[in-house]
Amino acid sequence: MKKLEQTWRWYGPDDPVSLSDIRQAGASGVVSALHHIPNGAVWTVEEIEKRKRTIETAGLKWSVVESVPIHEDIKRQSGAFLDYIENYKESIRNLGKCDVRIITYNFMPVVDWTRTDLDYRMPDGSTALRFEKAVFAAFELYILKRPGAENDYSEQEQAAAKQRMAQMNKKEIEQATQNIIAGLPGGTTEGVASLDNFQAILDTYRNIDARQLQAHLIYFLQEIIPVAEEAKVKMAIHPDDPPFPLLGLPRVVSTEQDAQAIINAVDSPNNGLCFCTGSFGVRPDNDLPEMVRNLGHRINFIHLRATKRDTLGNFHEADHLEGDVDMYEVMKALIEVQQTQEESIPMRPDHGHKMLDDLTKKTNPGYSAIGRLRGLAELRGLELGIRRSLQG
Ligand code: DNO
Repeated sequence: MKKLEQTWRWYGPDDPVSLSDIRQAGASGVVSALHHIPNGAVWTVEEIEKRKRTIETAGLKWSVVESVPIHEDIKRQSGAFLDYIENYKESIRNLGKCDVRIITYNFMPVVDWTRTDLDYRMPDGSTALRFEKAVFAAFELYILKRPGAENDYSEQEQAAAKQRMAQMNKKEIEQATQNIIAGLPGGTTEGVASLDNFQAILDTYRNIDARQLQAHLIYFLQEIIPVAEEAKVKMAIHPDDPPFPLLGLPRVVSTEQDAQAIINAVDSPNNGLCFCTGSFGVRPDNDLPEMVRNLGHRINFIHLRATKRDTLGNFHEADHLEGDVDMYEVMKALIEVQQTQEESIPMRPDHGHKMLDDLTKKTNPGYSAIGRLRGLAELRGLELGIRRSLQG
């Protein structure tokens, strides 16, 4: 039975987790990006080759790019968006020339993945990433003071936000603000310096609703997928994280229906998904095993992690086999999808708790070594167990 390919995200030479650590964790593939290249610029063959050599010298393979970011002009169809699309095509061609064949990207306006708390204490002493609705609402209503924000929250939610705001000290307010506007490491958020600036960027989406944004995404796909086909590169769109609207911005990759619309718009194996269980899993109406069965033929890359939600709209990142994601059923469905595919689908353990020695080290939020090591080990065991039992 064919196996999934086990990969691990590496932010590049500045990542406190080394390539040697990654090998020892048992991954064979690396997920990496050229974070030093400005958003919108072409990734040259030279720069790609350089990163590739570094990875290969460590005995690993550069399996997936995460991410080649999409310039805001492309999402808005403003300014120089046609030039940025041409640049994107060139980056795809160059990656293909260097034999790097999967590109992850997202189409979330302004902010990439968003959390309010990067150090949420778990009962076992480890820490997790968390999205606390009242804190996010407090940010929008009382810190950013976004015009119209009150329309997005019920009276009860506004009261909870007010109460939460009163509880937070200056440092906590600053921290939550930074977490939201500056962008998390590895994300595609263009960090902004001030709240005024942030509001000005949000305003550029004032006339773009979800339908419009989806049309911009489809236009982009119509342009780039033929190039990806020719370059033999597979695209993998990452879902919205979290999978519901934030900051009055439109969202178009939150549900199975959204994903179907994307893959149907340009029907090609090169137009696929990054199936992120932690992102999709925040919504109770997303039936993940069912989604794998229905979308499986277009799953080009997999992120595995489990989120745990509550009734107030908060969620945190649970251990990989716990939380609301039925990892057994998801894994089983993925293994079945894998059997229909020629090549191994890469998967990586997504995020992990900060735990053990990492608690005292400087780490990238969600991307410390030991928590992900635990995640990969658990997922690898689960996969082996399911594969063997399906075989037997
Ligand atoms: C966070 C990541 C995202 C992801 C991008 C893909 O941990 O899953 O930053 O890389 O959204 O473009």
